[in-house]
Amino acid sequence: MSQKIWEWDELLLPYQQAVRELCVKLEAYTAEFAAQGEHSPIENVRGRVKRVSSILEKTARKNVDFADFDDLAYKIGDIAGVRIVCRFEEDIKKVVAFIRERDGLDLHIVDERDYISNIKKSGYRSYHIHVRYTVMMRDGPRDVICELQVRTMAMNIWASTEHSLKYKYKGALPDRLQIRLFKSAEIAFMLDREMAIIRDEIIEARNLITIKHDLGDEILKNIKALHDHNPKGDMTALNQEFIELNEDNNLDKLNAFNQRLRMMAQMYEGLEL
Ligand code: 0O2
Repeated sequence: MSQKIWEWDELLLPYQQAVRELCVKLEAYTAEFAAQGEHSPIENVRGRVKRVSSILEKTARKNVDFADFDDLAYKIGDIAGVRIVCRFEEDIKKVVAFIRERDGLDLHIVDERDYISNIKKSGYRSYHIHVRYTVMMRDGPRDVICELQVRTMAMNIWASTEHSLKYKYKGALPDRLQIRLFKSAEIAFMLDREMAIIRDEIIEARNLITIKHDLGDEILKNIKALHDHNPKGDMTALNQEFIELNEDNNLDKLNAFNQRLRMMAQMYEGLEL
């Protein structure tokens, strides 16, 4: 049993590396959807390595007997942890499928725990996958266990709130809070169901916002190009038109305005040749 806690900082390095790499890979997966203008099943990804005090606390809570630090990490399971938050419940299935596709490639699935079909007594919902992940350290490859928690935004709000309260009351929540938490777990569950019903509308609305922002950036670029071509020209009218169209929120009109700017910029370019 290695209780040389002063060595733990160094022993945690491969776990930190694994968390960083897994986050990068999951973010890259998200970016691919964004690049294709599609809804990404991942809303955000956050990784963390368990703090030493939490490792000690969990070791004591679970009465873990361990041979060395890696054995302890294996038994605790979540020293390296990555939380994947999704907008909709059905996205969780897609993320889980994606992780399963990687099984045997850059990670190995050790076990899966479905706390969504089997909600915990506390009201906790989440999908957990423990993976074995190899990182390359100075002295060679190292296998580390990492817990991937996949959940919706509603599940996440509930879990982080309950976690803080449980911490404050050292696990023994007063009845009044217990009741409130059960109620809020039910509300979080209902929120996920309601969001699922209007899923397509939400995705469409979010796409429209992205399109509008991209269009705004392009308009700005074109106005700037016009200004560069003719620095002494009066841009007040174009500026004003942009502000008004942007407020009006009409994508067709913004598009037409952008086309006009582009044509004007092309005309200037033609004159300069
Ligand atoms: P922290 O501080 O978040 O890291 P088991 O193997 O079943 O005996 P274990 O290893 O705790 O028990 O596994 P489990 O139950 O799958 O829990 C792993 C992690 O899931 C927990 O880590 C929590 O992060 C989260 N979790 C599980 N149950 C609950 C719950 O009822 N409420 C909340 N808020 N989170 C939960 P830690 O180390 O317990 O906590």
